[in-house]
Amino acid sequence: MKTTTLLASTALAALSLAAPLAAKDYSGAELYTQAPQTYGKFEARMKMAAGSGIVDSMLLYHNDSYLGGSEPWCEVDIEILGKAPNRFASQIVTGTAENKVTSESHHAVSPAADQAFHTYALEWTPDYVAWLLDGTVVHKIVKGQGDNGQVEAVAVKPMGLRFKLWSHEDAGWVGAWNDNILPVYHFVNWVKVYSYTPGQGENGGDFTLDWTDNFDSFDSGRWDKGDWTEDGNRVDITPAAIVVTNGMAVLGLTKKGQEGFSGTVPSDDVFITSLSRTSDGLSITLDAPVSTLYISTNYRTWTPLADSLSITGTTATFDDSAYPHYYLSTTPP
Ligand SMILES: [Ca+2]
Repeated sequence: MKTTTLLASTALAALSLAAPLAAKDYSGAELYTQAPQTYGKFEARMKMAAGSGIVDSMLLYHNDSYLGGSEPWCEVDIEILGKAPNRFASQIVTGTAENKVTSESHHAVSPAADQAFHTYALEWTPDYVAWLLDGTVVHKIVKGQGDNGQVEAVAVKPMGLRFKLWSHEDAGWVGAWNDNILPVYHFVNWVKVYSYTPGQGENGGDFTLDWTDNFDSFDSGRWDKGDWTEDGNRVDITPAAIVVTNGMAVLGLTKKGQEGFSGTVPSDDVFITSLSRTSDGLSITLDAPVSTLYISTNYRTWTPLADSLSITGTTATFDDSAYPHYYLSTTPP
């Protein structure tokens, strides 16, 4: 979120009573957890929305950041700026509402974020914040290593997990607006949230899974749907813009009055269509591009393949000589 000014301060509330806000022409969506936490890992399998003028994001956010004054701003972002869906922006935002400190940088997403499902994750610890794409760390900001004090500053408040689809009025940041691209949708297949448990996680890792939501139904004990309006945002954030259907949470950005989703959710299944043995190892053909494959020797713990795998489009070669037996998956269970 580049600018989030909620109409909740006394002064603005009075102003809005004196001159009621005209409803905006568009509806957008914000899905957020009710219970903030301090540190952890936040993982989601998503096909994002894109298009010039659109911002689609997964973020951690301190709920009172917008209040300003002495209230700290705490936020960690994964943002698809719709004019460039072949990359995502990573960012920590600290400071206050009136005086934000930012750290935007950009990372390739292939296939583009609106063309395929990817697994996005944030790791938040006292020592670093990391951004992961399909199981690989693509960016890490480490405390005391040129982080501008942000790793410490962002941890002064617990944060909740949010997904937000909206449109910013700053064309220089997100691209020019043209509502011919509507409707657009952001699909979330599943979310996993872990607590930070240094050295106590699975295989000695630092995170322990607390919960998974597969969106087989809407869990109103866990999630809330945003219902507000903001300066600089072309849409009203509207509960009706979020639908849970066919195993996915669907966030929509639509013209006003066209909220909801009645289409067919995209498939998140990528199938291996053929295998053959070559001198380089196993040659694999897929029915859609993926950015990695996952391997397991026990069907419970899955690890992204890195050095032993090369993928070009829908063809992959896996040097499996180190594995007597194994399972492969495009999307681990
Ligand atoms: Ca699901």
